[in-house]
Amino acid sequence: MTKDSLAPKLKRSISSAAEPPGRNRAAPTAAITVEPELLIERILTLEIVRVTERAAVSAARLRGGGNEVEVDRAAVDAMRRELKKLPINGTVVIGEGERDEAPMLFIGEKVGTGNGPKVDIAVDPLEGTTLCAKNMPGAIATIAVAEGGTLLNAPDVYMEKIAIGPGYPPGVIDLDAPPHENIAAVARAKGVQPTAITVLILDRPRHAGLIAAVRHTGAAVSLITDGDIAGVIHTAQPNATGIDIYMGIGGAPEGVLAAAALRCIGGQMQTRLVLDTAETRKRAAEMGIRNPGKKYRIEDMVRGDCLFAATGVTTGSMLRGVRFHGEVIDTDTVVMRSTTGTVRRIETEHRQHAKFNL
Ligand code: VTB
Repeated sequence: MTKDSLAPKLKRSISSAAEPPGRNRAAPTAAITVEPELLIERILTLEIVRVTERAAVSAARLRGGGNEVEVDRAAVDAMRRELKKLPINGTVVIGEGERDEAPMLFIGEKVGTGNGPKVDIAVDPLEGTTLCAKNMPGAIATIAVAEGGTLLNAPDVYMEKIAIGPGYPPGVIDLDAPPHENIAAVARAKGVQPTAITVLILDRPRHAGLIAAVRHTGAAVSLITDGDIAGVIHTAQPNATGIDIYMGIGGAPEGVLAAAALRCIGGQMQTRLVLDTAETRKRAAEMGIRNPGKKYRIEDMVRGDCLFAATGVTTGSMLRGVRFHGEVIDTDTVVMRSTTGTVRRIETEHRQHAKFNL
């Protein structure tokens, strides 16, 4: 946690109102006051739920239609519209792309009313565009909000990643160790054999060697076609998800969003940007990356306190998708806060469809 973190500074003050003479002394009433910036942060926890809910509903309306561009645009439009209303002075640092290639929610775009805390915003309005277009499990709308200047400004390149959930001693995993060493270390820490470990990996040809190496240890490989933000989050609840470790190369923006989630719920993650061409190195340099080979930990990617929210678009193992029932639209959201580690699961029934601009 940073020095100037928004850590809860709840002040318990005893009411000093004069007591009427002659009355029995009542127990002093404890008034809880919350510093103004903390109040806003607490309010934002619920406000950002609205943002991912709107994006999810707009994308879900078009799911299964096969058009990736359309579903993505619907989510981006809706998310941007909601973000504008937030009482923040926000800057998109992880968004739809660099300014010249993304008309909306581009990196550097200012969002919010301008009145409120200075915050960095990371968004993936539709994580799993293909999943949504094909109506397959696991598409989500997601956002992270952090103190201004504390999120890694990652270009939209690939990122090597390894992650485990909370409860392990520090330093159990190492991005640069071979898979069998990481699996053995996690198994040892968990008190099980490597055969009892499951590793989640994106199903891509680039992972053929990794998948073979993991299987060689006797550990199980669980493959996903997309959606590695949820993939990383799955490691935080191995008993429920059956996933112990996330490994492989995915998108850097998704890596920062996943790091924000783990910052809230605990866990370990190490990453490195894949800057293997002159063009990607140039883009990274333009975004302020001084050390291209740097191995990032969670606290390097999210250097301060943050909030993370995700709403299901299609039903997956983390969240149920949007349900349309005539009058009512149901959404499921998870929202987390690093200052307290609180995780809320919010099931919402929406009745006023006009607000969605569907
Ligand atoms: C992952 C995954 C995303 O991109 O980051 C992946 O989480 C990486 O890129 O859902 P490739 O598809 O090129 O492998 C997605 O699949 C799509 O954004």
